Amino acid sequence: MSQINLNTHAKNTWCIGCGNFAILNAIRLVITELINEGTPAENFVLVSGIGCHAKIVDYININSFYSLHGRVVPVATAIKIANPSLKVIGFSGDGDSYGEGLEHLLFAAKRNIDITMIIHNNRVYGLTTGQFTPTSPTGFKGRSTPYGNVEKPFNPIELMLASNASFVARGFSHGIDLLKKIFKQAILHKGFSIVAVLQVCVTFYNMYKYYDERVYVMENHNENDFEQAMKKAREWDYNSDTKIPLGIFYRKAQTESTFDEIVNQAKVVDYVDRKKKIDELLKEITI
Ligand SMILES: Cc1ncc(C[n+]2csc(CCOP(=O)(O)OP(=O)(O)O)c2C)c(N)n1
Ligand code: SF4
Ligand SMILES: [Mg+2]
Repeated sequence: MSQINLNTHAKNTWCIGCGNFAILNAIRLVITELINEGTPAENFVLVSGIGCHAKIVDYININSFYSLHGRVVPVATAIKIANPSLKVIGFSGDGDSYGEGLEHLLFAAKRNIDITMIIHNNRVYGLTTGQFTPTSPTGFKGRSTPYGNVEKPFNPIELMLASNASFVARGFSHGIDLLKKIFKQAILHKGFSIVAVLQVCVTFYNMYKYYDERVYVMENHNENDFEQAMKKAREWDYNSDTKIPLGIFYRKAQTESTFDEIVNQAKVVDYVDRKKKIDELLKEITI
């Protein structure tokens, strides 16, 4: 249908069977669809952190910003505030946004900044070869926990709901149909949206069989009901062997202004003639 080709020439270095491929294929199709429906390609900006997940921006022919570990959200926030007409999509890992960058994620949800965060949650540090993360289960044996992780994981879905995120969903990296549906809804949502993807790391934590036996897509679930969303979120605590619900947990009807709108309306960000400012500063420097 589409003549748009979002592939790049970058060599893909993910392991064969990595769940990142499903996220890549799904998001490429969704962006292509949105371009075909009228959003100009240059209106998308992708931001990534550091980790295996982050390489995704190398594989999509769309403007992107490869940021620092844990700093996807502040970069995405700045881009959105500077140009509110952009659709800003952040790609982050569980180490990246549930560990080092967690405070940024919480504040993005609290502020309701109109960006989309896609979390590649393989429940391990993939790039640095297998350390535990905030969502690794108790007993997880990895490079930094050879005798088993003694901590309990936290539940990022519950955490995001409690932090005022206005769109919260969970996907799984086996198959792309559900991911496509959720990604599109998340990007079209006005306000902060997060899609927490159970992305399998075949090399350091292969959970395909485990998830395949437990995941199910929520039906007859009222996405606009916060209490119901919280109840569904608590069905699985990322530690016990229960069933795992997938789909959109919560979607708040958008009647409130988003952070980027408020900041721009309040003219908190004054226009600065940067070139003039730099020239003035340079004049002051005496060598
Ligand atoms: C400020 C900083 N701290 C730590 C690192 C080292 N580091 C690079 S990737 C990574 C973990 C990545 O894990 P995750 O975010 O889960 O991504 P994955 O590789 O699993 O996709 C760490 C700790 C770094 N590059 N920069
Ligand atoms: S180490 Fe894991 S997350 Fe990284 S590319 Fe390989 S399978 Fe994927
Ligand atoms: Mg990870």
